[in-house]
Amino acid sequence: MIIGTAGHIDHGKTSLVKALTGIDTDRLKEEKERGITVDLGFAYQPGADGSVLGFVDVPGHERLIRNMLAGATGIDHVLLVVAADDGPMPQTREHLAILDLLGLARGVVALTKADLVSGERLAQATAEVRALLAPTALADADVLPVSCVTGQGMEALARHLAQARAEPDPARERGHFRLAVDRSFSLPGIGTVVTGTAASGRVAVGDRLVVSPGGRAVRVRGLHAQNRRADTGRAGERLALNLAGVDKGEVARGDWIVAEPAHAPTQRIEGRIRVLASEAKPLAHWTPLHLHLGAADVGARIVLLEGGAIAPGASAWVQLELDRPIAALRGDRFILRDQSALRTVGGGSVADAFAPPARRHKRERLDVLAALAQPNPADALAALLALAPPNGVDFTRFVTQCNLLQGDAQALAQAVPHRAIHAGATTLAFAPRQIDQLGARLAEVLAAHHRRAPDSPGLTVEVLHRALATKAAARPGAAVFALLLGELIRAGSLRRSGPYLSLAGHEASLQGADLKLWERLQPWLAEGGWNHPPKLTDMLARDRTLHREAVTRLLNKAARMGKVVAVGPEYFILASHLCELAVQAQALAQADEHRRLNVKTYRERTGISRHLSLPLVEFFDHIGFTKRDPEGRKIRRDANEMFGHDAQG
Ligand SMILES: Nc1nc2c(ncn2[C@@H]2O[C@H](COP(=O)(O)OP(=O)(O)OP(=O)(O)O)[C@@H](O)[C@H]2O)c(=O)[nH]1
Ligand SMILES: [Mg+2]
Repeated sequence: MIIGTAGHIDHGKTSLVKALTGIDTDRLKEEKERGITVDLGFAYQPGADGSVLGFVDVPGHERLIRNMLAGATGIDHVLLVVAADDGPMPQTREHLAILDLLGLARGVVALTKADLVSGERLAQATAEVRALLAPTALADADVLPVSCVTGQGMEALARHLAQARAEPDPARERGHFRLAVDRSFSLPGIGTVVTGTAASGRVAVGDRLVVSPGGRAVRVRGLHAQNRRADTGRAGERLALNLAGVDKGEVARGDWIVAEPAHAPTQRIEGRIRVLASEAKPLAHWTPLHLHLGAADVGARIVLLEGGAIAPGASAWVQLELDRPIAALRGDRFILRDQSALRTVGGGSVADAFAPPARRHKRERLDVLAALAQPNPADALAALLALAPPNGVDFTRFVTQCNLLQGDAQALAQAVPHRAIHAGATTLAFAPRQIDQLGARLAEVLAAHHRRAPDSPGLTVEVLHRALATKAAARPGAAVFALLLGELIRAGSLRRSGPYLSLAGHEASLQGADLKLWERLQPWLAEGGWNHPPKLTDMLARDRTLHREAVTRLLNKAARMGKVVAVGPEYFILASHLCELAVQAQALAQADEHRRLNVKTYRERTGISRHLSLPLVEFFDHIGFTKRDPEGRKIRRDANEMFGHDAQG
């Protein structure tokens, strides 16, 4: 367990840690000279039961809050130090506000320098402290008078801390390993060492980890847990990791050392923040701030997602646009300070670590954040799915930001009903009802179309996509729509032929006069075989009663149904014949020493006419079957794959 001090400058934090542990954590020359703490100090106290209590001592100086914050994020138990003579002072309030924003609810107040004051003053100071704690999560904390000079109260304080140590928090050990680095140095003969408190998971000697957000791969050569050599470390412990693969200059306070799956840098986070009641003015949109998360500190702009400026004491959903990427996951607490780093403005916790570019005042976004803010991942996922976002829920991202181990992610997928659609390395999750509704809606659109135009082969993806909704926001994006169509096709409710989608039962059929004309033309199209398709002009010459316009219109309709393919203005080639022409072209190219299709060879070997060969190869180029280059034509896609599906007379 890690105990962290807090409190105003000179109130006796370092003295108290020394009295408790025997260790003077002020080791820097500057600290000795000035008599103040400048940077974080660390001390360890072995207990009777073999466990080790860790102490993080922070500076109280108002200009050193940045260092205090780097230490405060990893602690479990607060040791708030208030000098009995002074009572609460500005950094007593600021530190307390920070601890409260970080969600720390366990702690004790040491009323130091009790030897300097009367009993009356002691009672008064106790009352002042009680009043200060009342509105915070530490409202019920014990207030114990102590003195480092006389030893008064020290035993009671030590007892309190010993009891606190008996309350471990196993929940944090779940999840991938994450450690917020607060120091990085190099030891002769050992190499780079980083220290910090493990926020989640476990680590063992030999583990391969990542420095986040930078992304460098490292290996754990050795480790200390709570100041003792160990083979493993776990959440809640202060660890020193000896890392191979990185120089001390390449990893610094603010970095995280994480297991690979938890490495997901982000530059845009969303969450609910509370503005401190002590602020003089409401917090306005686009205010520049400093964000402190883990041991990191980064410039940020605030984007208000609801309402106007946030009044002192009030809470609201916001997006934070960061100056550079950081490592942050859902549930991480953060503190916001003003641009010149003089005041703590507020803070909150991350609801979405991977927020989309902000659009202000979007009701949908607030619903998503409210869902994500549910602490239990299963509840959060179910709530997200219930919102039926048109593009689904990015399950992969969700698992990352909830920091779920693979087994836990699988259990989650089992526990929450959804349909998974795979898009490359990403899995999108949809509520089953949502996909059913989409399928029903598309079936409706197609059924209406088939009724209206029984000779049409169906609707193209684009037309179908457009038909879905009048509001673009209410329908999936083009890429996701294509995946959803694939799902519906696999499920058998829709069918694809060429570029057209139709209802599974639908057969496009020509009607009336169209059918008559087709029955006249079809034998002519077929009679010469695949290598002798007739020219339009030749067909018209065979029957002077045929009108060029009517025949062209019918053949174009047949082309839309996939029966023929228009190749230049003079040729309508049966789909099966075209497939054979393409197969022959591919075979010739494969046999060619340059692997190219040569038009002259193509003509000679297949017997097709000069008149056909040119528009045909141009058609092949146009649709991307071939590509022309100085050596001839290269085959870019498989002939059967490209033309085979449409093979129907
Ligand atoms: N009389 C008396 N003096 C104390 C007591 N505790 C600390 N002091 C004195 O108060 C001064 C400040 O003590 P520190 O422990 O350095 O205070 P701090 O809170 O660590 O100060 P910063 O780290 O700079 O914020 C020192 O001169 C201590 O000797 C106490 O219980 N009684
Ligand atoms: Mg100190």
